Amino acid sequence: PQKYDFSTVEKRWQDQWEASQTYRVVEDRNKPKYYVLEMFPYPSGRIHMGHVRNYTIGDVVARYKRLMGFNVLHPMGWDAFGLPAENAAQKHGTHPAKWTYENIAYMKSQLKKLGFSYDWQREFATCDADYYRWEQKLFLQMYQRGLVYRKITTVNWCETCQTVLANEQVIEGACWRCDSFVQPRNMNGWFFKITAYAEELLADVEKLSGWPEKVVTMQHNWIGKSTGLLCSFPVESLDEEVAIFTTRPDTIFGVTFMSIAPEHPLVEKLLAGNEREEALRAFISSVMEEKKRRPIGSETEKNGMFTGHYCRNPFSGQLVPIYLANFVLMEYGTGAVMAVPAHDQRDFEFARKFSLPIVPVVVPAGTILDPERMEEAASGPGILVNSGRFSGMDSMAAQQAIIDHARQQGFGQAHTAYRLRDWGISRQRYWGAPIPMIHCSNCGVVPVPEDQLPIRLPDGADTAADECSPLSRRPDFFKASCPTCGGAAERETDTMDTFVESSWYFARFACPDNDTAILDERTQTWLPVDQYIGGVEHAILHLLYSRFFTKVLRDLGYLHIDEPFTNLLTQGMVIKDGSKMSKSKGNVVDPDQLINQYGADTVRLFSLFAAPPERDLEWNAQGVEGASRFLNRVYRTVVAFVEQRENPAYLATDAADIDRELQRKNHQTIKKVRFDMENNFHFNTAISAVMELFNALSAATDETRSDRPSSTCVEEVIRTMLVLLYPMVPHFCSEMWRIAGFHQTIEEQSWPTFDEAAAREDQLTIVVQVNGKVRSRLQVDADIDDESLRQQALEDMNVRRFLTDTPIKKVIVVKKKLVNIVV
Ligand code: ANZ
Ligand code: ZN
Repeated sequence: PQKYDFSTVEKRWQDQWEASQTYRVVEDRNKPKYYVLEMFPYPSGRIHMGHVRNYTIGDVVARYKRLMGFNVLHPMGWDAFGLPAENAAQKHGTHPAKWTYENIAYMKSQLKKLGFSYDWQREFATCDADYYRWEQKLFLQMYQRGLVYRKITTVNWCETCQTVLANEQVIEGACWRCDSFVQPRNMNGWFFKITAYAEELLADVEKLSGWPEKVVTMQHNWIGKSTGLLCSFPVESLDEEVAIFTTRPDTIFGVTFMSIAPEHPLVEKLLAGNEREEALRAFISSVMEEKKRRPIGSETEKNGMFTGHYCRNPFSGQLVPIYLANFVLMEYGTGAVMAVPAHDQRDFEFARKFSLPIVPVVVPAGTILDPERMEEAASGPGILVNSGRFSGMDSMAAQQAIIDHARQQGFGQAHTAYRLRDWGISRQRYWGAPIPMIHCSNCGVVPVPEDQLPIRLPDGADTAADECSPLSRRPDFFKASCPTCGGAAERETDTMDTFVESSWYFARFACPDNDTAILDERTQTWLPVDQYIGGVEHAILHLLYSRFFTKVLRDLGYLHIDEPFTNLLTQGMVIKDGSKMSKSKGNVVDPDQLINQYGADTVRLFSLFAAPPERDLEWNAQGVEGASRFLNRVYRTVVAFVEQRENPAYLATDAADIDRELQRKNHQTIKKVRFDMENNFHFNTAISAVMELFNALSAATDETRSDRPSSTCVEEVIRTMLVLLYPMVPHFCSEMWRIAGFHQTIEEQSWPTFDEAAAREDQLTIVVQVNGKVRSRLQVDADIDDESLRQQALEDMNVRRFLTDTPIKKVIVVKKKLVNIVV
């Protein structure tokens, strides 16, 4: 048996696992629980290498934790609603459901071939009515709580395709399909009031200590809390006010103009009868046009236009001109900014461009700011000047004093602003969960009674999103009777954003078979997820929405936790020839073909060995070959051991020394692998450690050696190696365990523990010379590094006598042997 026959072996173990339901899990009071979850896939058709990597990492964690004695929940399902199904359906003349379920079946067979240890009994697809009916119920409960509302919003509209586009379908302002410019269009839509949880979502960021710091920062910034002053500036000549939000009330005496967003509701009033109306309108459309093309968050050349109107600073009484400005966002604060060019950089650039005055009002103690000479805004703290009764105050203290004054005078108050917006969940699409609402001409909007759930999608393949939602062209779907008055009414024809399904699926995995409730008491056993694993592209929205849903479900009495994911691992991309594997780049490696050629274990081993999980993994064919060769070498070693273990030559050897050496390596490896598993799952170095142990074993058992280790010792090393490698290459290790005739299955073993004493290296004697003459001997740990050895030699009393005050020229360290000091 020279070559390991992976295809027969892998199939046999997969069948065996399935037949004996090895990975099925139920609650167990006698064991600590561990819930490991990988972000579930969209059933796009085939597994790609990114999936392989993601799910292999998760599988290693699951298998490792089982051997560590945990009762492990490791489920898998399908994030199955979404646009690609509709597109594919149109293109191939099939139905989204058919396309989706066929893809699921195929991808599931691929996951099985990779040997992932899922509890398949818990599998579900989010497009199953058995799943989305609970989402609809949740929607209704949120509606009752005031967490769902409807309002007019602006959506992306493609005139050419006559369709509404999701933000992700707008590429640099253009439709992803026909490339024509997208226009804003006002439509009614449903919203989740995530802002009601803004404060808690922000405060609980503190609890995310098991998340990568950069992801925590992204959560923090996305919520974007600012505190400051909300203040009204009366508009001269109109009976109106402009409200502003500022985080720097201390600079309010330095306001020299007002900037407002072109979409600001006041703009129409400012334009009425305005002699500049035409120019202003042209400016507004050019800004709106530019805004759409510009990628979100990118910088733009500051631009603006004077409206001809003025407003009055309620603090100083001064009149300041009102400008339209392209950098003021309507979606933030009040859509208007009191401009303080001396202290705000954007205002500074704007003022220079339009020759507006710059008036410093906060100066560092003992200095003066000359506006003529300033090259940029002075944004730091200082002492207030030219600020009326507040002059002389420290700027920090002045902030509160100015807020207090505004409140007493009745033109302002303290205010907290969030960047976070409510979550618009309406999609004018077919392939999504129907929103369970009814529109009645008598009663208005009426929720569907719970006992009528689920509201199922109608069959039939008419899914094109023309003009309006596909469901609004389906009388068989939308015709309904009003639950309140019984009259003829119409169903809501929008479906929910697919991010809704992925915001609570992790909880449903605890009790997927419950057909009478959204969730049940089993969530108390399993949640929170101990380890969540997925791509960093979900670092903001998916995680934020899941955190939001967790809090909502808690407040509805379904969950007992505040945060869903205790630890988060964001794995890197799989790249080839320096860029992410993608169809468009033509650098895709197909997992199916690899599995056929090398077997699942080799593919798993390579994907774990080539990089630590959080880094990008560079694809390399030699790496796969290497992984395959390694497994074959281990295979031959195990076979040789089985053949020779009864060989008297083995048993007769006086093996004390070589045994001890191997045992030490064995314990060092257990220690190292344990460390790597517990510290961010650094599988690559863990595998290297096992490879080193294997090399030590091979060297020790080399047939040309006279002193070979005892067979008990060899057996111990083989057992260790197999258990340590088992989470990574489970079929292989299960098979080797069987071939070696070891007791039980490998799954029934516990993770090996190490013995500190056995792992410790022996002491060494190091000779210390001064100018080539032996002056001392040191007893040191064998694993001492050069620098510590050098230090110890220089500090040694016997050596120092010979150093006196002559300067040291050089210190030569010869590893594990001697130190020579040249003076
Ligand atoms: C005057 C001022 C003076 C400001 C100064 C800053 C520095 P954050 O920290 O992001 O909350 N601002 C307010 N609403 C805005 C909007 N809709 N679009 C663009 N900018 C807006 O920023 C708050 C600051 O951003 C506010 O404080 C306001 O400028 C500006 F020396 O007011 B400040
Ligand atoms: Zn009615």
